[in-house]
Amino acid sequence: MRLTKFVDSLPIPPILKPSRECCGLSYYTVRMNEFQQKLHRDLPPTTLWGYEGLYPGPSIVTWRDQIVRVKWENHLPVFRHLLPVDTTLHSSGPGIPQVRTVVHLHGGHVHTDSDGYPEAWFTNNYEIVSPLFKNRVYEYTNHQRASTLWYHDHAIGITRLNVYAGLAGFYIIHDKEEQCLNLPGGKYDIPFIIQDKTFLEDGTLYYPDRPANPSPALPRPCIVPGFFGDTILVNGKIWPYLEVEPRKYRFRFLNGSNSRFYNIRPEAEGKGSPPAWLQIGTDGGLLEKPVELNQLMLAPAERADVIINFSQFPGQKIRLTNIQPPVEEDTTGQILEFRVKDYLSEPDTSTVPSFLSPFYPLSECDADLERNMFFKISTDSYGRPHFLLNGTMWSEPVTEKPLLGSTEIWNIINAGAGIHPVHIHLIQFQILNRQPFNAGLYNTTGKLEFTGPAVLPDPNEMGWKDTVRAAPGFVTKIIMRFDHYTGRYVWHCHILEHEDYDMMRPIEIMKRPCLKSRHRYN
Ligand SMILES: [Cu+2]
Repeated sequence: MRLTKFVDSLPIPPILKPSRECCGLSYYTVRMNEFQQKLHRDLPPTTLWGYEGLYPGPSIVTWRDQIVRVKWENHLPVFRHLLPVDTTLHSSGPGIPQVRTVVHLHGGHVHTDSDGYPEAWFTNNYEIVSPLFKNRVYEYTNHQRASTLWYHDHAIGITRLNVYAGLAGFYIIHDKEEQCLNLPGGKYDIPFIIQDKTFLEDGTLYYPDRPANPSPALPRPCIVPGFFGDTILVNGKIWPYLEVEPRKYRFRFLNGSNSRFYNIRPEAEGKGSPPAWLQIGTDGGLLEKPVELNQLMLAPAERADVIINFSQFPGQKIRLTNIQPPVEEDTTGQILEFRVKDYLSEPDTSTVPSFLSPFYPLSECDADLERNMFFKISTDSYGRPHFLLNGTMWSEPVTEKPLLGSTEIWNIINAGAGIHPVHIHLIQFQILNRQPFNAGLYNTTGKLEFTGPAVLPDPNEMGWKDTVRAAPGFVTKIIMRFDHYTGRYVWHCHILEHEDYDMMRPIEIMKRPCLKSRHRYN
């Protein structure tokens, strides 16, 4: 359906107040529930799921090293999911409750029991908890750099549905280093969660219960290999506008979509040149230096902290547009409209220093272990595409067991046709390079033959990342260190329709053998 663009102002998710604060510890209770919310002036209210009655959820804003404890409560309908559940997927069959939730803090460096393991789900009022459920209260120690993280649902087999229904919100960490830079802050620091959805005329949220042109053999509901909505929302409003002053702003972009990638750029009204924009941060915090952007590519779950300076554009309109296929110029090609006022409410004293934060690259020589990780496209018994990591299903035993304190290189081999955004829990990594290889030869013989030199990551990827685009025909080489926590975590494709259908694997960080036992003499 066609909705008029830029008629609603951009909402900014409210900052959640802790229910208790004491001695550097903040305690929150966050309830998941079903509610109705107006997403556009001309659309009847939409039934959604969210945190604290809001889509997107309220932002949790905290400081480095401040301890945050959150009791995540499920008050969602007990028996009926808002969207079609495919019960043929892993861990979704008979006896498994349709409505189950578990919250993951994406980008958080957290204890295994607070990471939101997909099989640590719980239902309304904890009536049913999975065998791997551990605790009602999650602890986030925030021993990490200032960064734009997000919390979202991660329940096994239905993450795509729970996130699409609205279960996502920002989690922002500040620190002194960032504060000393005098970047645009306060009301000039605004997060954008960009998502695509489809609606029926009556405002109902639509999600397909089968792929287009389904074969009669398919189950119903049946997972789709990817989802692309026809409507773009920012912070829960369809094609909103934002009034800005002619000054610098910091925008924290998050692609919170299920499958859609965005290639974003600002466009000035008429034929004028758009404002300059600089990227200052990645998934894991500040870059070493600002990077001038022409356009900004964001895969699902990637974040970019960006400065846009409107000082030369008083009285003008600037559009944020998207050119990443599949796209229609007039709908999914449009994201948001800035309306620049012609006056300042106060002088702009913010700065964007040419040096932001030191970045110490990890070297290949630091690695204790190098692993080849590959994507495999298989077909399931219904004839559906089935994307696998290392040819293994989710339910198979753990094969990757990094040692605590070790540094690993992962070569992510993509011999398929599409880009997959790979996310690893617990750690932030660095991208070393991407190198083209002969995918045909690899698919037939398993032999890895490079066809060109390794290419360095883009300048705006030369920081800490937790999600990386693994392009087809390339080996994407990343390096990471496993510190502080042992136990079970996951890595997966962040296209949620892939993640939900086996493109996810456990990893287990192992303790090193005890020094005493290593040196024991008989
Ligand atoms: Cu994927």
